[in-house]
Amino acid sequence: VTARVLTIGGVDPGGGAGIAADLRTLAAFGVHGMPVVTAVTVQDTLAVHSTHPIAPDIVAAQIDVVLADIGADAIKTGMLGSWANVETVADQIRGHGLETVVVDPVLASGTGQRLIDDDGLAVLIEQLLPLAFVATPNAAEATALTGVTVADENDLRLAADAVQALGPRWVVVTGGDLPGDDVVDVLVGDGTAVLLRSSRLQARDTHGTGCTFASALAACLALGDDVPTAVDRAHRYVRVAIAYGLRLGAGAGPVGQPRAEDA
Ligand code: PXL
Repeated sequence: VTARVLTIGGVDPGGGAGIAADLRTLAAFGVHGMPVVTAVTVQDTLAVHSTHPIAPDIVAAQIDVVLADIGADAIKTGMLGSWANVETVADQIRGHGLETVVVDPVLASGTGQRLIDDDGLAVLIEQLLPLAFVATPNAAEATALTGVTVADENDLRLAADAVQALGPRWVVVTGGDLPGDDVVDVLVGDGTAVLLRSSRLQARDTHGTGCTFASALAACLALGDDVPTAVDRAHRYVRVAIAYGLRLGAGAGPVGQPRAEDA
């Protein structure tokens, strides 16, 4: 049987981030991706020019019909576009009793534009994070969620613990945006903390790294991996995707998703 992942997020018409990156990543793992669209962005490799949320009832209806007909082995959430969509997605997760839920708490684009407002951030914290099986904030997102500032590896651990206190079963804080010769991610959950470390690649074309990481993780969970195994595979997968970055556009081009067996 084919593993299935429902990915709930926004569209980047340049194909770098959001649902396009998710679908390429899921396909690379041999997983069937099902895109539920929450927002359309007007975006190129340089900037997000505007964002346009889809109405909450249409988001809910997409989830309802696909789950009723096809079902899903895992769910991933990314950019949700409005506080009402965050609330709708939380309601849907609860209503359908979904458990293998990867929440990527997308707050801003790599180019710095905010992708959710303060009301959306509040609903994300109050309603969506407590439903997460795994949450995947980067360092800046972990800081926005918890107030814990992150400058080094030790802070990554503190921030991960603080996010976990908001309700997710597992939290991985990705440290790719921190300075240093190594990239370090920290996974906490199950009473343990694991550091994932790899040498930093110097790269320009890194658009979609966060979406690719969370999607690779969701794919591995849908395929039956436990969380530490899935996070380790996702960490290594993103590194190869960065190495395969596509030199496109005047800004940061998309990462290139390799076949999972080549990563
Ligand atoms: O990188 C987070 C992200 C998620 N989803 C969409 C995006 C971005 C960043 O640009 O455009 C649709």
